[in-house]
Amino acid sequence: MSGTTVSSAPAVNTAKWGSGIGLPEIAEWLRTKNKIVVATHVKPDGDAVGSSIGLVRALNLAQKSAGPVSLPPRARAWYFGPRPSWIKRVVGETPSVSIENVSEIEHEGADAVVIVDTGSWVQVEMIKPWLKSHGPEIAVVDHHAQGDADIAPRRYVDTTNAAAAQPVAELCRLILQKKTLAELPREVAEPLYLGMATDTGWFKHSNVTPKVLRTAADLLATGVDHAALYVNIEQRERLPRLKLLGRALDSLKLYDDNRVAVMTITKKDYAETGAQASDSGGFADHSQTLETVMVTVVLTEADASEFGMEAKAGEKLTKVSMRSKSVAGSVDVNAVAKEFGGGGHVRAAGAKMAMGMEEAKAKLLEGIRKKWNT
Ligand SMILES: [Mn+2]
Repeated sequence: MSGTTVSSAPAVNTAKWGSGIGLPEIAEWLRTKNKIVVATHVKPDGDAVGSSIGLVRALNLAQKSAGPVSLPPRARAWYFGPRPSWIKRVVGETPSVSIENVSEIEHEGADAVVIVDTGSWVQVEMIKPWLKSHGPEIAVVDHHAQGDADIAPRRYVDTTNAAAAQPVAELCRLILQKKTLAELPREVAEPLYLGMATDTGWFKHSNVTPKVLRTAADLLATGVDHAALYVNIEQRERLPRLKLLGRALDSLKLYDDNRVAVMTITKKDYAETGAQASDSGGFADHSQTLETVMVTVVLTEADASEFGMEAKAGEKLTKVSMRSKSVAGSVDVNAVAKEFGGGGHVRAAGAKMAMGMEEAKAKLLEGIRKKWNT
């Protein structure tokens, strides 16, 4: 962690992506704010939803305990783009807004915005103009290697964390003035645990560290029912998702001495299986089980509008999701994704390419070839 501590807000560090502030400063900055938006990336995943809901709950609990005056909750979460099927079960009664159209937020006010689990403009495209009008009052808490420094003057970025939920848990502890994470209320701990569990593939990916397990252990000590959470998130699939997986597996092709697996999912696949855009998550895990495969690529034929972008007529868009196996000689897929305007982590990264799937595939295979053993 690069914890450059600054004593007075606003701490403006727009030089480059990375931390410019400590979590205690962010907690202190939030203490006096009365209308807080917690936003996250388009197409929110478990870490995005878990981190944002945990933080909103902590902010509203801190407000409740601050005084006898009953005020409307000061924090709410914002989501946009396709949402996972389980989102309502995690959000519950916590204040949240699902934004379908930018016009819905035009007149929304906030005196502070916290963006969790991303710091990239392309990931928050839909609310970008709104964020631009709230420039100085934005903070980012993230764990990604890539981001845009000008998105927020207050940034806490620790790429050694497996999930954004880790620093967010610490932020919640500071907001609620608890000595340890194990003293967090269960309702705050549970979504944060979910964030860590999903970003680590339920604690099996290469990003698992002693630190994330210790944090998860502290959160479990609050009474989180991890077995029920697993069933609630991972074992309540609808048939169309499995049918879509079948189509994806049918499309699987191997390249480069069977080291690269590519699956393609077309709009037709979605239409004929009845699956939703959010149904393709985790497909790469299946092609990763092949012995010879080191890198998996999942290409999805997409619409710009799915990503909150203004769709131009006839514009092709391919969504790219890449995974790299944790073995010697494998490829840094973050480096590959970066070449195409995307990013993520060494073992998991993505991009959106403004071209058809075949063209995108050719370009990605070439990009991967350049990165072998480097
Ligand atoms: Mn994450």
